[in-house]
Amino acid sequence: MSDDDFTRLVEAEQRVEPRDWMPDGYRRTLIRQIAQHAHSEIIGMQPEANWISRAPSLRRKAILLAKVQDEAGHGLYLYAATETLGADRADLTQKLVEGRQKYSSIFNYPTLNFADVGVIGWLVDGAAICNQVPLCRTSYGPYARAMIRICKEESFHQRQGYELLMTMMRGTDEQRRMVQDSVNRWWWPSLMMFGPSDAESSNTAQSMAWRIKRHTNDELRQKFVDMSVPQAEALGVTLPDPSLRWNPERGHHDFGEIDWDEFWRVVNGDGPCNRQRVEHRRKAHEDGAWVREAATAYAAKSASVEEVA
Ligand code: FAQ
Repeated sequence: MSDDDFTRLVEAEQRVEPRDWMPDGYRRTLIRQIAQHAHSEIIGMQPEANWISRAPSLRRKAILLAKVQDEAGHGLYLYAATETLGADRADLTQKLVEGRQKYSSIFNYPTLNFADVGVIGWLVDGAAICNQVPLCRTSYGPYARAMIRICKEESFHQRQGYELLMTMMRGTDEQRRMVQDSVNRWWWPSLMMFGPSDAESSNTAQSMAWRIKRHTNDELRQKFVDMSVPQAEALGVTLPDPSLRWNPERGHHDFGEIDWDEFWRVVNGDGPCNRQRVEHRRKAHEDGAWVREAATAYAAKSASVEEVA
């Protein structure tokens, strides 16, 4: 099969499965994107996990524990999807801890108060859903199927975040101030999750042609802004952008310019928590070495017992 035949196949909305022929670039792009996505889910456990031991009630602690555990599960489905493309999970983890593979910029910001747990659910999971629902129709079968399960859980996460914020907004003035402070800190980094502008996005054109991506970064960012404005109003918070207003001619909200210098600084390893996040991941991986060794030894032993029987 030629590259052109392959392009025609995906244009006809045919799913690509692991044993099908695919161009090397398609395989490489998928491994990059899915690995980055998997790393994001795993590193993304850290900011919220910071609050598990200090959750204000048993109910909030149980919810937060379950959510953080879900993110681990998402990371595992996604690493499994990269393995269907021939990638090696241990190698991907090594690349992550050596800073040779990226993860989402959003997880390099600190969680300073408990309202951050709610705002991550509302805005970060909200942005993740906006970006990921179209990936349920991505051309690579194992990735698309992983995304269906992930999106179901992410929408539940978003609702729990919004419910937490609603509860806080019905509380004291201090609680309302905490929510507003948190929204002020997370709004712009959430918009950055969608990646560089279309003009600066090196991968979008090819990924759209291969039906890996179904929408451009700017299209999804706009969708997220339009979706979030009424939600902010219902909550009673202000989004920290003086240029944000409805544009009746476009049928969308106009919004201010993202600080792209900050975006690239954070993506390239120099955000507020980059070093801390990667170091924590590296240490957790090293501390878990004995579990991997024990599991491998157990699997080998079980296989030899089966052989004898
Ligand atoms: N941060 O050419 P493009 C979550 C990189 S999961 C860091 O536009 P592409 C769940 C990009 O990889 C959040 N790097 O790239 C959760 C590329 O790298 P290269 C993660 C970024 O791939 C919630 C370069 O810049 N979601 O939140 C970022 O076509 C709560 C040029 O960019 C996914 O990964 C960024 N923000 O589009 C967990 C979804 N943006 O080639 C815990 C799947 C771009 O130089 C708690 N991924 N880069 O190595 C995607 O949809 C796409 O990969 C994009 C980027 C849209 C992120």
